[in-house]
Amino acid sequence: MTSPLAERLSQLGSSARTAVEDDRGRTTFAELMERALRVRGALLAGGARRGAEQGASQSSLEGERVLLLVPPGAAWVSAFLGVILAGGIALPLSPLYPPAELAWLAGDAGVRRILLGDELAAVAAPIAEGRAVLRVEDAERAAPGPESAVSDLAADDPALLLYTSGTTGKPKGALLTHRNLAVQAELLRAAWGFSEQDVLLHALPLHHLHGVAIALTTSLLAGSATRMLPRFDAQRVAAEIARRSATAVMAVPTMYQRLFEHVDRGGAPEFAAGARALRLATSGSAALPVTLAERWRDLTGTIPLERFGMTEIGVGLSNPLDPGGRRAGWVGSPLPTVEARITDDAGNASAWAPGEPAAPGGGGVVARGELWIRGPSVFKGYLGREDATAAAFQDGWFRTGDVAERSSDGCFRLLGRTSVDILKSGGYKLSALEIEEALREHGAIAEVAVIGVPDEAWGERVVAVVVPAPGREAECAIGPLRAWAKERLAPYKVPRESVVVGSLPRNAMGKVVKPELVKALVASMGGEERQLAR
Ligand code: MLC
Ligand code: AMP
Repeated sequence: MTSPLAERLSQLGSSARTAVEDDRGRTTFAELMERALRVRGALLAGGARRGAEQGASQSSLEGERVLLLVPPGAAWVSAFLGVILAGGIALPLSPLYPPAELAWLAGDAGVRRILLGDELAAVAAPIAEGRAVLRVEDAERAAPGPESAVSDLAADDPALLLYTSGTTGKPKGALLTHRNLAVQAELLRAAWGFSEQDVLLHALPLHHLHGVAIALTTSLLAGSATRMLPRFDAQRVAAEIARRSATAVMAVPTMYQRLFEHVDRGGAPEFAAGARALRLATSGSAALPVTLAERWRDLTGTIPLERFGMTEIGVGLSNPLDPGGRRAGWVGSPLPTVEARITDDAGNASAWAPGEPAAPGGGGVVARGELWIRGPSVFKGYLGREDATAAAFQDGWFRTGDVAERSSDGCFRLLGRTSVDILKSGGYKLSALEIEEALREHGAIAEVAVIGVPDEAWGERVVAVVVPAPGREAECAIGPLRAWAKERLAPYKVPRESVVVGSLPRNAMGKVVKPELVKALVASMGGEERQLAR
C-alpha cells in the first residue's frame, strides 16, 4: 500500500490556500509542496552522488535519517516534507541542545546529512565533521526529484524519528511510520473538527510529538493554515490571540500558566475576548491542573480540551469537541481505532470497547492500573533497540507506563507513572537516570538522586539530591551545578534546584528510596532552607 501521507500531500499540492504563515509571510500549499519536492530532489541527488561510489539506490533515501536543524516556519516544513517524500526519516532536534547531546543523538541515529537553516549554522558546526551539511535555502532551489518515487513510498515506511526519555539512561529513538502520522492526523481532524477554515496558532517545539505531529501534521493534512511562531513567548502568543490571528491553539499546561501570568501583569487587554473567539484550545503532554482549566473557563466560558498522548502512540484518549462533554481533570475516552486497556497489579485486564459512548458526569471508577494502548497509531519500534521495543509491548499492546483509572462511562483519568524515574517538566518527558548519569561525571558529586517535585509552574521541578565529595560542597550549589550541567544536557533537563545531603536513603537492596526524598522535600518546602536530614 502506498503512503497515505504522501497521497494526501499530493492532493493538497495544487491548492492556492495558505499552508504556513511565519514571520516571513505566507506560503501556499502549492508553494510548500514545490519547495518540499525540490528539497527531496536535492537529497536524492546528493544521495545518488554518494551512491554512485557505493552503488546504492538513487530513487529513495531508503530510511536514511536526515537531521533537521532549521528554525520553525515554512522552511522547516519544506525540509521535513522533503525528507519524508524522499523516503528518508526526518530527525528534528532542538537547537537548544548543547553540542554533547546533539552529537550523541546524531550518532545514535546514524545521521550522515544535516538539513540546515542558516540561522543555526553555529549549532550545527560542532557536529558537522564527517557529515554533509545541506542548506535548506540551496535545497529549495534544486531540481525536483523523479515523480515515481513518491508513489513508491509505503505506508509502513518510517517517516519520523523522535527521541524520547525512558527508564533507561539514554533516550530512545521512536520510529513513526507514514501510516502512523496519517492515521493520527485523520483521527484528530475528525475528533477536533479541523477544516480549511482553521488557522492553528503553533508555538510548540518541533522536536517532539506534540509540535510536529499532533499540531503541525494534523493542521497540514486537514488543509488548515498553520501560523508558526519562532518560539513560545507568552507576550507574543497573548497578542496573537488578542488580535484573533488564529482559530485554534494547542499548548502544554505550562504555556497556559505563562499566559495567565502575562495577563495578570496587565498584558494583552483584548486577550479574553480573543480567547473567547477561539474555536478550540487544547491541552496535553502533561496533566492540566483543574485550577488552570477553571481559569480558562472563567475567561472563555469553556475549559480547554484535554487529551492524553505519548510519542509511541500519538493521541490515544481525548475529551470531546463539544465543551459540554469535557470533564476537568480527566483526559476523555479512546479515539476511534484506538483500543485502551487498564491492567491492574494482579494482571487483570479491563478492556474498553471502542465505540461505547462516554457519557460525562456519571459513573464510579471501575478499573485502575497501568494503561495499555493498541491500534494503527502505535509506533513501529525504537531505532536499533529490538530489546527495548520487545519490552515495551505485551500481547500486542503498548504498555504506556502511565497509571490510569476508568469510570463506568468510559472516561479515563491519569494518576501518575509506574516509574519514579520518569518526570514531566513543562511538558517535556525527562529521565531521572539520564540526568543522574550526566551528573555523576562531575568530580564534586559522590552520589546523586534526581527527583521530580510537584511544582505549580512546571508540573514537576527537577531536583538533584547530592552527596558531595569531601570538601567540595560549594561546587554542588545550584549555580555552579546548573552552569556545568548546561554544557551536557538540554536546558530543560538541567536541575532547577540542588539539595545537599550527607547520605541518600536506601532500601535493603541498596536502591535509593526516591518517594521518601520527594516526601521530605515537599515537607520542607516553605522552610527557610532546603536541607534534608544529614
Ligand atoms: C525551559 N526551561 C525549562 C523548561 N523549558 N526548565 C524546565 N522544564 C522546562 N520544560 C528553562 C530554560 O532553559 C531557562 O533556563 C528557564 O527554564 C526559563 O526559560 P523560559 O524562556 O522562561 O522558558 P521557555 O523557553 O519559554 O520554555 C517554557 C515552555 C517550554 C513551556 C515554552 O518548556 C516548552 O516548549 N514546553 C513544551 C514541551 C513539549 O512540547 N512537550 C511535548 C512532548 S510530546 P535558564 O537557566 O536559561 O533560566 C508529548 C506527547 C503529548 O508529551 O501527549 O503531547
Ligand atoms: P512523551 O513521552 O514526551 O510523549 O510524553 C508522554 C507522557 O506525557 C505520557 O506517557 C503521560 O505521562 C504524559 N501526558 C500526556 N498527556 C497527558 C495528560 N493530558 N495528562 C497527564 N499526562 C499526560
